[in-house]
Amino acid sequence: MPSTSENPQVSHVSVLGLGMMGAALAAALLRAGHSVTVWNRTAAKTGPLVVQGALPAATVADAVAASPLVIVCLTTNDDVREALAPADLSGTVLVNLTNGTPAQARDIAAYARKQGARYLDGGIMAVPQMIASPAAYVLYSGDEQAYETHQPVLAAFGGTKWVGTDPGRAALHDLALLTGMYGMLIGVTQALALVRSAGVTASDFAGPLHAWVSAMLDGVVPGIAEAVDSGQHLTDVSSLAVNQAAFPNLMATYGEQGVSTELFEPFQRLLDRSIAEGHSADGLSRLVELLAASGA
Ligand code: FVH
Repeated sequence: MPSTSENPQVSHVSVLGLGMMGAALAAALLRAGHSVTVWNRTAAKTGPLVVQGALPAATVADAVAASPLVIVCLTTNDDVREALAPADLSGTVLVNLTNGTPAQARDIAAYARKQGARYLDGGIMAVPQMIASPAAYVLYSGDEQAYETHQPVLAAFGGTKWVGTDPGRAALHDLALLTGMYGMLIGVTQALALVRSAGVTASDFAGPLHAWVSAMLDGVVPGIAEAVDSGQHLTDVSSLAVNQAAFPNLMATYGEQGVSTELFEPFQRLLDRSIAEGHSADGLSRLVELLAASGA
């Protein structure tokens, strides 16, 4: 842990942005015993953190000047660029935990380097209430030396996972994990809408739904990953032909029950395309190839 001359165990850290997530990050740093300077566009939000021991900064420039390690967590990366514009970043390690794209992360990394700062981009895999719990972790990429130096301080948020020196890599992993989450939520919301249309309460169906989705994730994800990496898509589990034949039953039932089909129409189209392109005997892993080829 980088130390101060007064106390070898304490690091000076500034946190820019005290929304739900930034406030949780600042509170975790305070609980870990660090000296924390806080700034927020709406200054009133510094109050609860100051009560917990944080030092308020009147401007971003003051907050950046107060600490060698600066953590920023705003709504978007455009907000980050705008907020940082008046600050002198030279000599700073900037850790950006704002959600954004890999390209945005690379742009901000280049800007920070030009200003004489070291840059780490991060993807927070937690909601604010999970920060500092064993379930929370943050993905980091960018300046490896900065990561090695400050990892003990960043560990105040939960686990730390290094994913590489490309500053955009953490955002890519973050967005891929969020993709899995949103895909799961698409299924959960559609399933609940369907049972609700037949008078079954969401609470009554939540147990079986959770058990089924969990079992499928446990069984399916490793198998798909192995097939994708080996390029061997032939299956003895569930062929694309079988899935394509069954999928219209889902669509028809949504229609009969008055539930929108809008979330599932694209998947039906992808299954149809997989058959049209001759992949009937392959498993669902083939769809990864079809999607990747479409985006190329
Ligand atoms: N909350 C969550 O569960 C997720 C978990 C994973 C990571 N995300 C990302 O974290 C970023 C911040 O999210 P948040 O939940 O803290 O968001 P808010 O509570 O809405 O706070 C937003 C803060 O950003 C400040 N802000 C917005 N625009 C500007 C600007 N142009 N200049 C300066 N500050 C700005 C805002 O300030 P104010 O409105 O209080 O004045 C808040 O401090 C986000 O990327 C999530 O995707 C959270």
